[in-house]
Amino acid sequence: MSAPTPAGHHHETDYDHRRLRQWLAGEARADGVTRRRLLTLLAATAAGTALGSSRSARAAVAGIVKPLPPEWFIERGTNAETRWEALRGTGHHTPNELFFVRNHTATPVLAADDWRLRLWGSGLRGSPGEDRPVEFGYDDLRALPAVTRTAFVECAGNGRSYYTSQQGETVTGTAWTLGAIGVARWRGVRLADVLRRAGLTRDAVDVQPRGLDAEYVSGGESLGRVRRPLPLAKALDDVLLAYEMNGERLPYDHGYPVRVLVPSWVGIASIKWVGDIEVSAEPLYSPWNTTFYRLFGSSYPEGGSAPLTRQATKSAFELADGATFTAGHPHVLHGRSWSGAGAVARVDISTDDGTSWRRARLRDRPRAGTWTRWSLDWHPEEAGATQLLARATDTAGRTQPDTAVPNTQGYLFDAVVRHQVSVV
Ligand SMILES: Nc1nc2c(c(=O)[nH]1)N[C@H]1C(S)=C(S)[C@@H](COP(=O)(O)O)O[C@H]1N2
Ligand SMILES: [Mo]
Repeated sequence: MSAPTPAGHHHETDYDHRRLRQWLAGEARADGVTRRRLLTLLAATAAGTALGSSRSARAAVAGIVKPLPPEWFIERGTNAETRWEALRGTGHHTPNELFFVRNHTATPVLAADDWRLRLWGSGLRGSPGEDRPVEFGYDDLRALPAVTRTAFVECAGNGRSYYTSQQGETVTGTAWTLGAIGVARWRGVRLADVLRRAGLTRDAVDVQPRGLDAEYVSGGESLGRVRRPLPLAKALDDVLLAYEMNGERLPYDHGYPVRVLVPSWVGIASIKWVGDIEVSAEPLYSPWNTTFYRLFGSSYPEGGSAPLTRQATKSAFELADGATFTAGHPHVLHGRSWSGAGAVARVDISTDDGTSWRRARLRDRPRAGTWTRWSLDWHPEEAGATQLLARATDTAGRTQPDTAVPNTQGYLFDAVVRHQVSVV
């Protein structure tokens, strides 16, 4: 794969860490700058440094620390989408450097030494208030039994732009194509272990992790820091507090020092830079399970659907939009399919706009919570434009439809995507 080497910027960020620690310890003057503002500034500094030393990266997305070379990423506001053609040859797990970033505001560059996880709320024994939390430091978490799990993180809005380009619907939100997904090997501790140690009561029903990134301002109003409740049943099942990604320390943009990882669910559940978790005996609400991340529109109840949980079924080719193929030559098409409802064990491919279909050869043992890679031989005979289609079926029996039921915020696009290519 011809792509630039990610720039090394560790010493600069170490320096920023020292400054941050000094400031927090009162050794440096704050000059009227709030801690939150400082974290934002530090993130911006780190981004500037990293990009300055990267060969081919150009403009930065403000607030993303890692380099975003245009061969790998499409920049979308505060976010960066992975290009599918950059995943060709990368193996089952998405390299950290290529993993998409979805930030409501900006990556805060935090230090593990200063970091504490605070658990509080009416679902904990003795009902600790927010001012008297049960606390865990980074080393406390690392001392607990570690587990490793392969799982995707995918934005609920992944594929949103196809509501418009394929179905003519107007939807709000980031116009992702299919690159708002990545798969990693996450290592960390079970949230269940931490909750039990914190003293979970029998009446606890919801847990709400909250990020340490800046408050999210929408329409001039602050919605507070990014947070979304999870039902206790999911929290105790397979949720991790992850501190490693693909064998490396969690990168800043993906939640360093610790993020929540909620397998198979919409990406918003996997709170990055987690600082506290409210454990409640009452159901919890935040803008991220009421106003956002529910389905609204004529096919849904007046007040919207239930809060989104599992991801839809999707497929993508490891190809650029408009890729070209030579006629009269053999080609191998590669792609990946995934679902939040189970493993993908069958993928059908059409190379003629959906007229005829052939079954793809699976390249992974199908597993829930991650994608299945696949391939298909293709020998195009005639020159001209055509569309490649991939249709996945998961082990829950869901097959990608031709049309997705629209919702105003464009979540969970599950229809077969028509990938334009040309044969020359
Ligand atoms: N604290 C915090 N957590 C967050 C977000 C955020 O902006 N702040 N974005 C969420 C959304 S919408 C998605 S899709 C995933 C993206 O994870 P990634 O940036 O590691 O790919 O993180 C989620 N967790
Ligand atoms: Mo998202």
